[in-house]
Amino acid sequence: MKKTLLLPFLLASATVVAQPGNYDESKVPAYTLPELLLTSDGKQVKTVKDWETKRRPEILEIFSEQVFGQTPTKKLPVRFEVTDLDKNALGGKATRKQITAYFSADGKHKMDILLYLPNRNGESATIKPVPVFLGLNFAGNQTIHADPAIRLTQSWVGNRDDAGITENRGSEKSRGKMAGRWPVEQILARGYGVVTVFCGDLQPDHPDNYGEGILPLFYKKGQTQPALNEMATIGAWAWGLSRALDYLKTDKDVNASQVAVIGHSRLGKAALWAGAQDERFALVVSNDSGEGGAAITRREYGEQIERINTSFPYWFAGNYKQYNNREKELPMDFHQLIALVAPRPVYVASASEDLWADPKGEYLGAYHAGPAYQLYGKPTLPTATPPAIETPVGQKTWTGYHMRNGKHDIQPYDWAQFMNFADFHFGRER
Ligand code: GTR
Repeated sequence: MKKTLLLPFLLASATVVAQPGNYDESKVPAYTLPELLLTSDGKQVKTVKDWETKRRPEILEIFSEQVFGQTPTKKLPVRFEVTDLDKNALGGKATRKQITAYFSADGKHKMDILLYLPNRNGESATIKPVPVFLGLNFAGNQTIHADPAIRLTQSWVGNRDDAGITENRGSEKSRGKMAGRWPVEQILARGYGVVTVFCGDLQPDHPDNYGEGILPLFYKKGQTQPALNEMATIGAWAWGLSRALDYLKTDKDVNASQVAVIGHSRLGKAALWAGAQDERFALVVSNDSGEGGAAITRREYGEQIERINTSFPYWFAGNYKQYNNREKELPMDFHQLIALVAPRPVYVASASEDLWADPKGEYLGAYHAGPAYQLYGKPTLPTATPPAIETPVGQKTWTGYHMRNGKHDIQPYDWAQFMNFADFHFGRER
């Protein structure tokens, strides 16, 4: 096991400090986006059928081969074990469940799923299936809430002060340290459940991790790392989100047709990729996902491909490194990742000071995904101009967006907008 790794975590926290990169709008090069609705053999996509049978699979294949790596088709025999059920959690506000999903018979490959479901009027959540938000967390389930019953992660965790993680272990002192990102009570009060898994249970967030996590479960004999077109770390995280959804499908207290997949930053990239591939996710939320997520990479603003592949060489498929400093040669851009979610609703959020993630590029990613939704007759963002700070747009369309005031983070304000959007799509408006 890797003991310490400073670089990615320094970089993660350095997003508040300007990192070297282009922050000058006038230096954004003129670019032409690869056409969303033009097939590789030059035919215009005019119908849902053309999209679903030809263009969507083509785009999915490009993202699989060139960006995130192919997700294995091999199905592992996953075993779910419920280890905790408390119908009176959080002072009676919630039903808490913890489930361990085992991916290998030796019990070494596993993830812990934490659920909080809303109790209402003194009734436990086991009354009526509820919609949920499912997202990975950065530093262990125990960091999302101070609830002392949350299982401490057993997995390697990157040291980070804001999560109270030292010696690469989840310990008592990390409990609730990242609760600011997970306003559990606020979410429950709106009738949604919260489901989370530590990303490091799936694949540790450090370089040279190819012998660890779930990736080796898919290697051929003698293989020690993913081939250039096979999934790497973000692919493994997205794979895990789908396995958590497999569990949710079996839980009668969850409305499995109303599962929103959500993620912040690197985990927002994973949420988009999971939502793009797995059409069982009913709604997708990207928060500050930036480069390799919602942002148009041809803008070459903030973080760029060469930078991300150098700081985090283990996140994307090996093939993605071919595009270092060669943005223009990409056969796709990230509006197409968002378009893969169509016709399911997608919400993109930015933060005004998070220039590293390119808020305007994130907005344009969502905007240029529009034509795929329009094939289905779904309304989308109306203009190519991002809205003012804290003025959400498209809340009643299929592509919602807001720019929160402030830094790279996910905060209660963001969650409130995501729930407004989900209320509209899940028929929950009062
Ligand atoms: C940064 C990285 C971003 C983003 C962020 C995070 O250092 O450059 O792409 O993923 O970390 O996950 O907070």
